[in-house]
Amino acid sequence: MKKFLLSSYPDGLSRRWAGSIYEAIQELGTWAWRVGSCLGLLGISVEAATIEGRVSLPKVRVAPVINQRYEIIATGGVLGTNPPLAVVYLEGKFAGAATPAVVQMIQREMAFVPALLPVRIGTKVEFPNLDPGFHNIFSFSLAKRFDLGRYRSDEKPVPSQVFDALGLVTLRCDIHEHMRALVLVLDTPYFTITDEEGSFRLIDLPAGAFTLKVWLDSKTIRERPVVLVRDTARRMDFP
Ligand SMILES: [Cu+2]
Repeated sequence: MKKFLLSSYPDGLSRRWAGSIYEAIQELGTWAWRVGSCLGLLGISVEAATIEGRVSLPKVRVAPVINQRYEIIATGGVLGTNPPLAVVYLEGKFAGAATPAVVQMIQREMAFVPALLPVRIGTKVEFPNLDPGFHNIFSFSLAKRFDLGRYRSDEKPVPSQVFDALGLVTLRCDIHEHMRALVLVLDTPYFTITDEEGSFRLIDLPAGAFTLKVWLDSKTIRERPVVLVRDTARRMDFP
């Protein structure tokens, strides 16, 4: 949650923001990002903690498929994305945990989109089929075993699963052997996927002592301890 004390700002600024609280918060966020260190001195509460950084990703393993943003590939039994991406997440004890949202992983042009889906434990994932023919999603993974059977785009309600155990779930299609996806079930509401350069930004984080983890592939998780202080942004790189 973003918070601010309007009265704490210099006169000119508070007058400018008086018309629209929403715009003020937006503007404040941008401004705070640039001069975050000054805010502590002014005693202004702007936003919860932020971590941004960069993960050094492995090199692209094979030429990317043109009509997909990325896909899941297996290299020597290790599953990861191609081009490589990482999931960055904060682990620890979080008070007042919100109910997980319903999210979707679609099937389009014979591929899962997104191919890598991090979710919080307890999240319901729907699997709509947007292709003209049948798909048949299944998983043999310990964290979630299921078989949705064959269905087309008109299937109602949209077939879904609740991911209620931690770990990595590999999804396949019984009809199209090349189709593969990963659901990474995490014990945290704070996670994101890097871009292809490895850059990430986690926002609205609580204050406290936590572990920042980076999932690189099915065999590689890196981690660093972190103490977050309210209203501060910090940088954490994984070179
Ligand atoms: Cu299929």
